[in-house]
Order: sequence, then C-alpha cells, then structure tokens
Amino acid sequence: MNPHTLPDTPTTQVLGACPHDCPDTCSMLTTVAGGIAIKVQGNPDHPHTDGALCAKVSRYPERTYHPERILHPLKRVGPKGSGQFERVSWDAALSAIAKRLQAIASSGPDAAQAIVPYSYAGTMGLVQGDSLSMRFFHQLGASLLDRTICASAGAEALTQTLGGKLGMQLAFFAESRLILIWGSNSITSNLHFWRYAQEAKRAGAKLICIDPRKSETADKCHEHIALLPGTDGALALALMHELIAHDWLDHNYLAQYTLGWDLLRERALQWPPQRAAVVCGITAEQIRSLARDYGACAASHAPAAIRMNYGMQRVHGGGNAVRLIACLPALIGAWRNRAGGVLLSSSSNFPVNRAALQRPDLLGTRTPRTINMSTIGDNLLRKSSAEFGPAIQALIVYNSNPVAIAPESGKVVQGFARGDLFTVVLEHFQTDTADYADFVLPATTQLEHWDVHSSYGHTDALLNRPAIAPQGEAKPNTQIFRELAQKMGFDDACFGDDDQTLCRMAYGDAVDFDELLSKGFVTLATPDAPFAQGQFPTPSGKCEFFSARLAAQGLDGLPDHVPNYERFNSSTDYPLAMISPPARNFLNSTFVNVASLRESEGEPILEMHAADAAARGLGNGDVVRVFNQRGSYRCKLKISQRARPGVVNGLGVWWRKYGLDGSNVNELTSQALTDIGKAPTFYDCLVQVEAGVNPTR
Ligand SMILES: Nc1nc2c(c(=O)[nH]1)N[C@H]1C(S)=C(S)[C@@H](COP(=O)(O)OP(=O)(O)OC[C@H]3O[C@@H](n4cnc5c(=O)[nH]c(N)nc54)[C@H](O)[C@@H]3O)O[C@H]1N2
Ligand SMILES: Nc1nc2c(c(=O)[nH]1)N[C@H]1C(S)=C(S)[C@@H](COP(=O)(O)OP(=O)(O)OC[C@H]3O[C@@H](n4cnc5c(=O)[nH]c(N)nc54)[C@H](O)[C@@H]3O)O[C@H]1N2
Ligand SMILES: [Mo]
Repeated sequence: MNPHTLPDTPTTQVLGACPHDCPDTCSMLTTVAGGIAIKVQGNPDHPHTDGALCAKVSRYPERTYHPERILHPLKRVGPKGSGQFERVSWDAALSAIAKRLQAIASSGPDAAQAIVPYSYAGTMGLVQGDSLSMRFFHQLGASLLDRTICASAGAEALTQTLGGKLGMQLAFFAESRLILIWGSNSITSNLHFWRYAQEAKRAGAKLICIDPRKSETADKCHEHIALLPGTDGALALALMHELIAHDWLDHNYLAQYTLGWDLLRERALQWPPQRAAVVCGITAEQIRSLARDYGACAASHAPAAIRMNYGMQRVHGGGNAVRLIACLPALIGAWRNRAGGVLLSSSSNFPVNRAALQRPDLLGTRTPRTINMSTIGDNLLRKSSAEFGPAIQALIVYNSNPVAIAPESGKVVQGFARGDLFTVVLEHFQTDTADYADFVLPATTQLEHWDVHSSYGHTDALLNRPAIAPQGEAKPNTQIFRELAQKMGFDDACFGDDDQTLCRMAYGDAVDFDELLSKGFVTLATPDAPFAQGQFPTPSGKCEFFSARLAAQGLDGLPDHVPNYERFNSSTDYPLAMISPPARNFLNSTFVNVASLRESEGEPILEMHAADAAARGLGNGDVVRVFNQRGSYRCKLKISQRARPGVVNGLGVWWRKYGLDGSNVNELTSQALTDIGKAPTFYDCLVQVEAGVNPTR
C-alpha cells in the first residue's frame, strides 16, 4: 500500500521516538490521515532533534508500508534457508512453538537451557526490547544472552575508568575549542552531534578526525589522521608522552582526582611519537601536532573535547584503547570545563528499572548459563558437554538479524541450517535470518506500538505512542511473548502487564510520566560538568588510570596498547586490513530492503587505495574476490581516496541475499573476542583481494 491522502482528510500528529540503534534517539512526529501514516519528521520542540531526521528514518513510512512486510505468521515448508513458507494462524503457530519448547524444557533438569533468546537493538525501546521477553525466558529458565555484539568492550572500559557510561553532555560540544572525533563517522552515524560540532567549528574550534578511513566526516574536519585499524591505544599513549614531555598537564587535577598516575606516566614514557608512528602507520609529526593542539588547551584552559564512537573498539585491544582515550581528559584537566572531556556513551545516566521490567526473580534458585551472542556461529555448532551444557536446541530471535550481522557467517549459516535446531524469528521482513526460521512471527513497527526510550548519546528520556493500527496481523513483541506465556501455562500476574503499564514501570517515579505523555521527552537532571571536581562513580571516586577491579581478574590493571590479533603485515598471505563500518543509508542491516535507500547506497562495494589496486592489476568497478582463511566474498571494487594504503573498507551490513553470491562481508570477519567486554572484533580482519570472475547474477 502506498500512503495517499485526500485533500480534505483531517490530519493528526503523533509524538514518537526513533527506535534505531543510534546515539541520537530522535523525537519523532508522525502525521496521520485517515488512519495512515503519511509522513515522519523530527520534532522541532526537541532541542537535540531540532526538527530534522536522517535520510533513512525519513523513509520510515516506506519501510512500514513496504509490500514485503510480513503480515501473518508463517511456517516453514521448504528446506532451511530456502525461504519457503506458508501462512498459518496465530493460534496454530503459538501452540506449535509452545509444544516444542515444553518438550525441550521438560526433558531433564535445567534442560530449558537448551533454549536461547537472541536479540539486540533492532528497536532500542525498553519495552519492545527486553521486558516481557525476558520475563518469559526467566520463567522458562532458558539460557541468558550476553548482549555483546556492539559496545561491550567500550562500555566495560568506560566503567573501569570513569565509573560508568558517562561523559560530556551533547550540547556543550558547541562550546568546545578543539574536538577530536575519534573512531566516529559522525555525519553517518551521529548526525545530531555533528550539528553541535559544526556550531563549534563556525565559532573557530578546530576539528580533528582520527579514523583509518577518510570518511564523510574526515572531509569536513581540519585534519585527518588515518591510522591503521586497532592502533588507537598506541596513538593515545604517544599523545600522553608528549603531554608529559612538554608538561602540558593539569597537575592539580591529576593529584586530586586520579588514581595510578605514576604508573600510567611510566608506561606512556615508553611511547615516544617515533615508536607509535611505526605502529600506527602515520608520521611522528602528525602525533606531535595532535599533542600540540591538545596540550595548547591545557595551557590556555580552552575546552578540549573528544567524541569517540564504538567503531574503534571492534578490535582485539578495543577495550584498552577506550580506556586510554578516556584517561586523556584527566591529564589536561579538561573535565573542569563543561565543554571539555569525552563522550562515548551517556547510558548510565538513565534510571531504568530493569529488574521491574525483566523480573530476574522469576528464575528463583536457577542459574542458567550465559551464551555470548558474538560467537553464535561456534555456539550453535557445539555439542553437549559438561563445560558448555546442553547443545542449543531452540533459538528465539527478535530485534536482530544474526545471519547477516554476526561474525564468521560460514559458521553462523552452518549453525542456523542445522536440521535439528528449532528457530523462531519475530520480524518485520523476510531477512537472511528469517529464511532459516521454522516459524516467522510478524512484529509491529515503531509506528504501531507503545514504548519508552533512553539514549546513549544524550540525556533525554523519550516516549513513543502508536500512530497507526498494527498492519495485517502483526503484534508487538510484548504481546507475542504474553500470548506464548499463556500457551506455556505461565500464570504469574506479571505476564498480564500491558504495554502502557510497562512504559510507566521503566523509569518508575524517576521520570515524570505525565510529562513524557504530553511532551514526548523529559530531560534528566544531570550536572553540566560531571567530573569538574572528580566525583567519578568508581570505587575510589577518582578517574581510575589503574583499575584494581581489572587487576583482580588477572588482567593488566593499567591500560596498554594491545595489538590486533591479525596484524597488518605486507608479507603475509592476507596483507590488507579490512574494516566494515556503517553505511550512511542503512542502520546495520535494517533499511537494506528499502528500495530508495538501497538505490542511494548503490551496491556492496570494497573501497581500495589506487596503489593497492594497481599492485593487483585491478580497476575501478571490477568484480573482486575478497578472501581469507575463513571465507570468500565477491563484490565490486571502488578505487577511492577514502581508503588508505593497506586498508580496505567494505561498507555497511548488506543483506546476504543482495550480495553477488548471496553473502556479505561477515564471511570474512572472525569470532575472536576483545581484550575486555567479550565483544566481537569485526575490524580486526586481514584479507587478500584478487580479480573475481564475472557476477553470476
Ligand atoms: N547511518 C548509520 N548510522 C548508524 C549505524 C549504521 O549502520 N548506519 N550504526 C549504529 C550503531 S549500531 C552504532 S554501534 C553506532 C556507532 O557505530 P560506529 O561503528 O562507531 O560507527 P561510525 O561512527 O559510523 O564509524 C566508526 C568509524 O570508525 C572507523 N574505524 C574503524 N576501525 C577503526 C579503528 O581501529 N580506529 C579508529 N580510530 N577508527 C576506526 C570507521 O572507519 C568509521 O568511520 O552508529 C549507529 N548509527
Ligand atoms: N561486519 C560488520 N558487522 C557488524 C557491524 C559492523 O560494523 N561490521 N556492526 C555490528 C553492530 S555495531 C551491531 S549493533 C550489530 C547490529 O545487528 P542487529 O542488532 O541484528 O541489527 P540490524 O541488522 O539492524 O537488525 C535488527 C532487526 O530487528 C528488526 N526489528 C526492528 N524493530 C523490531 C521490533 O520492534 N520487533 C521485532 N521483532 N523486530 C524488529 C529489524 O527488522 C531488523 O531486521 O551488527 C554488528 N555487525
Ligand atoms: Mo552497534
């Protein structure tokens, strides 16, 4: 259906929130006429959204009314992966699912652990994300899921160093005099931060981008430091070296509000710029110049800010690198000014009552194992053992598309294709993952359900009201788990809570719900300059350069440069480092099937520097084979100055089915985990590239 309105149909505007996994969490206004959503736009009354949505979310109605939207429950009738399904009733689908889950759960003590939930941030909503779903899995005694696929290395690093996912307030970047945009393509993935950075730039601030790729954001900064992937820790240490060597330090701040300075100082002194330059693949002068800019702010008390994003922590040493960068503001006392410091995530500001939403108490005395979502490929292929517990027999997927987005697709696909695995997928579309489902259940989109939101880029809580009726027979995730609980005979009263009750529960009394209902957002009361006088929520109350908690786990208490697993070396079989950062017109693998956005993005490509292409006799637009010991993937080559020598960029998480051979970049990525936080290492990946034969389709 294509939304049209008659000129005389009255329109209403409904307040909502963008549900996507992005730091901006925009306040959204949906215009509805005759029960149809005709337009979504940014809420002009919400300061951070400032009336503007990004290009992708502006297409939300196109996605919602997409002709390929799944509108009825489906049951698999062909082989797994073939995408052959038939329509069934909700009652038939839920009864069959309940029967299968009951059979697994009743086959022995703790047998329910063979059932695994798999979900991430398809919606960031606190209610349609994990509320009723987790109540269901807790009551069942299913395995727990470690939700590591994106941010857990950086999150753990922030917690160890600053005491939580806390940092500068978004709006104050506009007052900064120097902004280091570190491992973030803000124009693509944090557009509403970019607006404040622009304001600062117009007021004379200097912007420096630190990124292996010459991104759209790098184009707009004064300087770009194109270091090799996974070398940020070395750069941060050399920066500290220079700050120490020139005494561009805030000795008072260091003495009063930090822990472990003597140790960190000693380590940093082992990293003169010449040493780091070799590791990072840049010049020592670039490092010295960066240090002069950062140090000048220390000397003149001008506010220096750092915007990190999660891109830089998807490597072996990602956690350590984030720790080192999070230490930097304390060296120069940047936290004293509200426009100084660092921001990676603001999540810990939100007083979310997860225990009320998810009810872990329903587990009683049971303590199920935890499955790491980032190694789902290996996990699905593991047999029962004393160490692992029962082999995974059932997977319930919602808010995620693991067959496309999880590393080492070869193993992931093999796991999902297991004939004896029972897979249920709650989705809007027939994704790569839905192709492997035994049952696909139609879920509502953000325009069709209630939710409340937090943000990892600002400090406003948001509310989402449904703007239109559910399409077809789609139901909210919550409702699907509510009905499944009923089929399973779960009779705890908590399975009766409706969505508005859950929305109220999320923040309890900590956020004025009536204000959320009327305005769509509530700004949390947070200090302007959170660490101006220390007060870090760490065990010591200080910025912890040295973490006793990490040391107690047998890890290095002091952050260090931890090299990649797969280290750039031109003499190996796989001499190119491949990174696969977000595409501007997609949101991970979401929106890939929206024709207008896919057309803007073009087709799956690999960016390569002209010198690397010439050395291989490759030309622009050639079909190439990208391969390593894990797999092989074919796409078109784009010779581009966005790629530095030695590094190739495979943008976006394309659906496998749109790829030349029905695969995507994750054929090549590995399941190795980060130093801390057990996160994936998507950008720690060596490959070789050669001419591919002509495309088969
Ligand atoms: N349009 C769009 N927006 C998105 C997303 C999307 O897919 N599309 N994804 C969303 C999600 S899930 C997340 S987690 C967030 C944040 O997602 P991030 O992954 O942080 O995304 P970006 O900020 O786009 O990109 C990170 C930048 O880091 C660079 N990079 C890669 N490796 C390294 C490295 O080793 N060191 C350094 N310094 N830089 C490196 C990449 O080239 C890229 O320009 O964005 C969200 N926003
Ligand atoms: N190579 C490579 N791989 C990556 C990354 C990378 O940079 N490079 N980035 C990684 C990162 S940072 C992340 S966060 C992950 C993201 O991976 P995922 O969390 O799997 O995110 P998406 O691919 O966007 O898939 C989300 C799915 O949820 C569905 N969905 C949305 N809303 C709802 C809802 O209300 N109900 C239900 N039932 N479904 C819904 C959407 O239709 C979509 O198919 O990917 C990771 N994978
Ligand atoms: Mo992410």
